[in-house]
Amino acid sequence: MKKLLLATATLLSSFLHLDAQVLKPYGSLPSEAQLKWQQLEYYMFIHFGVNTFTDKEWGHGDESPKVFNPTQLDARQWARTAKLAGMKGIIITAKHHDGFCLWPSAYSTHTVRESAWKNGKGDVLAELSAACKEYGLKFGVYLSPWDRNHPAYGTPGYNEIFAKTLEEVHTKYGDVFEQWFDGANGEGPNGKKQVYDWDLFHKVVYKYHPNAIIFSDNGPGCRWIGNEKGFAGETNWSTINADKLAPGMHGINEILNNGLEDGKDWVPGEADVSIRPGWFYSPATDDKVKSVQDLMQIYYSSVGRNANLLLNVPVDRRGLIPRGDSIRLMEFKRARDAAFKNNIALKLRATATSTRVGKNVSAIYLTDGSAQTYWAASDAVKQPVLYLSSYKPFTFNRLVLQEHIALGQRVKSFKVEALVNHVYKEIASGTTIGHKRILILPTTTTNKLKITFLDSKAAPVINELQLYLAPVILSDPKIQRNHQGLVNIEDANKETLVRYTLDGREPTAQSKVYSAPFAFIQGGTVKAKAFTKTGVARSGNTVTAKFDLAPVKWKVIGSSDEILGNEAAKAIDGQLNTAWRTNWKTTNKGYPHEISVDLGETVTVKGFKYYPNRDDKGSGNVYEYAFYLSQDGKNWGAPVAKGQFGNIANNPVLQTVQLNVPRQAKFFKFEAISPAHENEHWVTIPEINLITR
Ligand code: FUL
Repeated sequence: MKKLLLATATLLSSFLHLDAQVLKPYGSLPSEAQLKWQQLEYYMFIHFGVNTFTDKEWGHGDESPKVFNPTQLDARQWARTAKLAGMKGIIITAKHHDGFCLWPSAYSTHTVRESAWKNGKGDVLAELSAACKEYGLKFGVYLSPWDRNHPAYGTPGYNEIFAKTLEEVHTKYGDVFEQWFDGANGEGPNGKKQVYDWDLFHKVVYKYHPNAIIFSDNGPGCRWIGNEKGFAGETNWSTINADKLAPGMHGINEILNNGLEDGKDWVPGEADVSIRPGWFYSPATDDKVKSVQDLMQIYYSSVGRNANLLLNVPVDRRGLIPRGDSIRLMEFKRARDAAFKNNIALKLRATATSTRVGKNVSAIYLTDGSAQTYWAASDAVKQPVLYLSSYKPFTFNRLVLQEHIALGQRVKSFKVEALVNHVYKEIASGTTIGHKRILILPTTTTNKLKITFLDSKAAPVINELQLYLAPVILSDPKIQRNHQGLVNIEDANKETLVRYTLDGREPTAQSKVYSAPFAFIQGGTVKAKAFTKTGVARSGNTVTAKFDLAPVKWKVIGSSDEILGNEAAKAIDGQLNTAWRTNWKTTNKGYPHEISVDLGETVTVKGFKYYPNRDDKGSGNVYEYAFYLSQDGKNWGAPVAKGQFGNIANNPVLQTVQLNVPRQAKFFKFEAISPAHENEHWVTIPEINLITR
């Protein structure tokens, strides 16, 4: 009897002990609104405004509002496109740096009211918010505090004006799910910079939309991912120390990209990227819409790495999403649907080496599709393991893991092994998980998969675990031309072959098969496409490359400075992976920099192209430039072009400058007048080309 009593007591106390082990949240936590926001995963950005019509990335605010005159604007087409693309909302540039307002703001004279569109009676925000409602999409707004038009910009009074502007937008157009604040902070029309009153701006937003997510470099609702490429860090914590960072602050991109382990604020990442090289529509980028493979890579690197994806689709001068962009969005949707069609894990047996006792906690909940139920390991077990098994072998190449982030982000690292010939073989490893982690794995067949959590802040709590077999996508061939003017077409995929044309026509199954580099000195258009070799012929996307005159005869005749191995000649060697660099100077003594080139013949010059440094920090890029032509390489006269490369600091894409009139010349000179990044007084120039065709 005594023994029985003792046993009962021990049992009871161990139950009590387990009960006491309730699953406590760990670290900083998301708000309800942030949890809901995280589930949106993918939504549309629209850059639209005066820049659409002036072909600029950063308008100066001195453009006439009359230039804004879309001929067929249809916000329902935008919403329909977003909906069909599987997006959950739309964020529009209600006001970009030029200050132009897409609604008739009472606090500006640079608005749709002053434009030619609908005789000044139009309101883009009214049309878009209504369209979003109709299609069941969330509506969000981008408002740039930097205003290159407003006369009060740079004075304390401007903060009040901006707050009123925000108030208008947040009271007139219904619910706003996200308020996007840009970090760019430059001078206004009076040559002054503004000290922003962020507290005031946030107060206005929360007053009318307490559940709105406020985006800025450092939140508070969500944070910038640190680049405009759509790539979150492989390690991506949803936490940062927000008060140590500020919008527009230099040198913080890496922190934003990875988040901060143990950061005290929950500020998850949002990856913004454009479907074209620029944010605004330009006819020059009509054939530069990102490929499905690029978009899939972006998806895996954003949504697949615990960040939401904000994909920009610029509206064109008609006021419509161009056909090519819309087709690409649908192809991207189809590719995602195909990759994540059949969750193999649903049919497998899920077990764990440790499971905490509790309601709604079990390994079987890993595959029930519900975010309310989960598997959690007990605190005592340091490296819990999950197994997925079945009698029949299964084949997969994608693994999706989701943490139950309502209880905090916990997992630091894990590895994935598959049982092959009776031994476990590591097929992948990962660091953080967060809301969602998608791993691309080699196509693997096994009947037992093992996931070991190697390190966690607290016991792992996993909502969902999914396995898929994604179809192989035909990749885009890469077309390049070297210094000698030889064109090379690359496609690493051994299961495909590349066909190409030189007359501008679409490559077909009858077009020439690429086998070796060919000469293409005068330039023209190369179109190439991958085709499957076996089975029913499938083909990929057409890749177009336009080449101008190859710099075969060119010679550098002078440069301000150069570094051994990075001579000025590297800026005209026809290769983007080499660059002209000057010595690193941190004083303003470095600038201006210049390079003069002998073309070796008389050429009709229509403009030039500047390829900036595309590495993560965009070091050594140029902001202000002057471009000269000459017949003798001595007398240059006044520049034939002079200006600034707008937004180059944030988005270092190819810059194209057309001359007002074509000119004959034997020499050109490029002068870099000021740097894209303050205090960088050196240049790094991968390439400068001429436009002659
Ligand atoms: C940047 C801006 O300067 C660009 O023009 C664009 O709007 C991008 C989304 O944010 O900071």
